Amino acid sequence: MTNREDTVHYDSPSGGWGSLRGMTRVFGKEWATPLAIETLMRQNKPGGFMCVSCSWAKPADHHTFEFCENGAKATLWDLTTRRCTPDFFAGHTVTELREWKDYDLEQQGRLTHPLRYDRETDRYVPCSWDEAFDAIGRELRALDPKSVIFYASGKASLEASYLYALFARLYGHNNLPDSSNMCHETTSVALKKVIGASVGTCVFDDLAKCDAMFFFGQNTGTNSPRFLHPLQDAAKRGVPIVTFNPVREKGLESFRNPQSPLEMLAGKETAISSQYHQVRPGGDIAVVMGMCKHVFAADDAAKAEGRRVLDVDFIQHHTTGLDAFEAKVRATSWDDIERESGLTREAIEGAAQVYVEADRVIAIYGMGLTQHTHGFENVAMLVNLLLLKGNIGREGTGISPVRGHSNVQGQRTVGISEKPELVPLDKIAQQFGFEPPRDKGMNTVEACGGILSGEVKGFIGLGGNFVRAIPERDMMEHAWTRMRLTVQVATKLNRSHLVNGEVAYLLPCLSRTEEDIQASGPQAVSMEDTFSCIHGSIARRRPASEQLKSEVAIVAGLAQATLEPNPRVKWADWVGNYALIRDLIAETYAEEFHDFNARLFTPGGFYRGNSARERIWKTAARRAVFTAPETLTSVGFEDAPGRYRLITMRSNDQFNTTIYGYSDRLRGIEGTRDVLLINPEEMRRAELQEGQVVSLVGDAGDGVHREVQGLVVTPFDLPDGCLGAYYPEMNPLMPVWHHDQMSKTPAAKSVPVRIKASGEFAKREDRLEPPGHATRPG
Ligand SMILES: Nc1nc2c(c(=O)[nH]1)N[C@H]1C(S)=C(S)[C@@H](COP(=O)(O)OP(=O)(O)OC[C@H]3O[C@@H](n4cnc5c(=O)[nH]c(N)nc54)[C@H](O)[C@@H]3O)O[C@H]1N2
Ligand SMILES: Nc1nc2c(c(=O)[nH]1)N[C@H]1C(S)=C(S)[C@@H](COP(=O)(O)OP(=O)(O)OC[C@H]3O[C@@H](n4cnc5c(=O)[nH]c(N)nc54)[C@H](O)[C@@H]3O)O[C@H]1N2
Ligand SMILES: [Mo]
Repeated sequence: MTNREDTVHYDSPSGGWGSLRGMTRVFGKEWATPLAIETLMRQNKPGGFMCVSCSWAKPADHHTFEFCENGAKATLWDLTTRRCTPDFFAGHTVTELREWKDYDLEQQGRLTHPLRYDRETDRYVPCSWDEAFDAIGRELRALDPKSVIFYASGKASLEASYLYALFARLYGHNNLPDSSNMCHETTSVALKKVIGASVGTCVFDDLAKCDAMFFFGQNTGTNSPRFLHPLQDAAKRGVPIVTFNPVREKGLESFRNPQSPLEMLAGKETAISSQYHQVRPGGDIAVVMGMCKHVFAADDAAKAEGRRVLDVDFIQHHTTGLDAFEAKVRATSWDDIERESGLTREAIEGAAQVYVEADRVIAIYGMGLTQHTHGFENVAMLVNLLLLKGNIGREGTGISPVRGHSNVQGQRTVGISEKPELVPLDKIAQQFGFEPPRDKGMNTVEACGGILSGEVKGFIGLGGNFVRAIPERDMMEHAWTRMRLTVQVATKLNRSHLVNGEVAYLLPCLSRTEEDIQASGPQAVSMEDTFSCIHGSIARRRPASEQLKSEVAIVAGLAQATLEPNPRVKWADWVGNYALIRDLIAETYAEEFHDFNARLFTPGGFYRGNSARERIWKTAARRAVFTAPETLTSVGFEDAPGRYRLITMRSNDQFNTTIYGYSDRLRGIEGTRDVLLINPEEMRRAELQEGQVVSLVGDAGDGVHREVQGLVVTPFDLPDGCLGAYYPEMNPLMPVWHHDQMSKTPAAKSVPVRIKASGEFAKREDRLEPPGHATRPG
């Protein structure tokens, strides 16, 4: 085991003064302007706007400041006074900008004008909205709809998303991949199959009613910091929180509430996890297998005393497949479990005993389970564990994936899906009087395949940074420029805008923090949080530029310029009044969205319901399904000498491909992202020294050379045989075919790599100074 003193780490709790310093570091001392504070005060509250960062719950009884360090960073990032104007583009060719870092691109501030790529000068030049819509419409009409992709990053509102999906189907395809395809698609596919509902079964209040929590591969302190409050409450109630994660993430160890003056001044902090197990990446199937083994053993012992540990009644009436699963568990040896999990039998039994003793259990997970080649089995195993004691469909229990983007779950709910069977196409056909395409569309990985093969000729991105987020970046960037048409709707400049097709447009949009005025007045939009609650969002800030359009208006503008008129499809009316779009949503999805406009501002959101929570199982067997896994490891490749499992990680100073700065405070990594994290024992074995500069080389065995250079060896507390480095910088190392077998979610948490050492050492001066006042909010 690693001795912590030999590694880079952070000694203080998460939250605390550090989180306030984190803000000052990114935005300068002046970040707390009255306007910025006024905006932040309205964040995540009824009548205010919903955070543009993650999809954590917006509870009805909110705090004074219902935002966290990272939610505030995301908001202030949008409120920057910097502008990326046509002058900027006049001064830089696209080829030149391709050499810039992601951080420097977004630092140019908000995009202000619609832009057209001009091939002659290799520059973006301003154009009018009409000109852009007309040209794009003309191009789309000339292309085969099946050769065009409509991508969505999970931010756009329910209103914009519904129209976007409708546009795709009227145009003639289901090619609607979204960021969820790289994220919780594993969840959507696995939960649908085993419990018949594609999203988590918990609601916010369950957190206060459970008596044990199990955490797998989700980094709360960085990615959903407001979750730390209910976690802190649970820990204070004495609820055991058992965590499995290869990395000792600060937020899951301890927390000091930055909103509590007492805790801040007294330096008090709460320990979060009662047990912390540093599982090997990919070792979770084995962990849960071991836990289930212990549960069966405890049940055997209880039987002898005339009791049961299993919820026999629940299993009998609500599940199928127990026998095969139990046989598999009993036949699996502890030796195999210990080897694959990297944990001792004693440790796993200790965790399982908490499960045995608890009446109400919630299992929480994130990318640590979903981004593996056998991610499906990871999720199915966790469900198996819960089913053994009836921990789904009772208060204070459930399976709880923590979703990413602020409306990623909602986009799926209102029709952004490449899977036609998940969308009420008959209803849509009847509502709008057309025959929607019924064939399966392309998801993210398939879209990448289509771009590589040349089959895909057009790409529209409703937000996001596709080229940066996907696997196989080097090959993809090359193939990208062969497309005929690329259109990006965005708030800030990013890499995806700089690898453009033959005809390319960059369309700037409002952020959700900005006022959206249309014909009928100021408009609200809505989104769905991780607990399936729908919230209205209304913003008051003046837009960054008068030229900006809302995403709703841009989608409608593109659709109008592309499609034949249809008397039932009233783009202009809908843009004039978003309440009309909500009426359409309520008509298509009556069960979930009835009285949508009336319920829009329900405090805490309105719950759209979940069948599995009611113990109604919409699976093929009409029961919840126990799954006997075929494998004990989720990585999908063999161990070999010199081959490592690379975890691609998010820092505390980024939101996906948006890099706020170079301080991963909660892990003690400052001033650079070009690091290779490795434990001291592995360093010794590989004859590496701290500060040495190395490359990572792909080791996927498919003959393709993949390499990322210039990483500085940094000792870090990790299990043996694995490495850590940052996403998105590491994406060139990920083969496009390295994904979850069932859902095709790229397997970003175990990428097979080797280390190529150089004789060079990094100099301290190479570290970047904290950017400080770079992007002061106005
Ligand atoms: N500030 C901020 N907030 C965000 C984001 C952001 O980038 N920045 N991104 C948003 C988005 S889109 C998403 S999807 C979520 C992502 O939020 P998370 O689901 O937390 O995703 P990651 O940070 O990628 O990884 C989660 C954890 O998995 C652990 N892990 C890696 N491999 C394994 C494994 O094999 N087993 C186990 N048990 N654990 C493992 C890692 O150490 C890490 O702590 O956050 C959202 N919120
Ligand atoms: N190796 C590796 N790869 C990964 C992951 C990983 O853990 N490891 N995680 C995956 C996950 S979970 C996800 S979700 C994807 C993320 O993939 P994406 O969602 O495609 O990427 P983002 O970085 O969130 O997109 C950022 C850009 O969105 C634009 N933007 C911001 N706000 C708005 C807005 O309100 N409207 C519009 N139209 N545009 C806006 C800005 O221009 C900004 O540059 O990456 C995936 N890729
Ligand atoms: Mo995500």
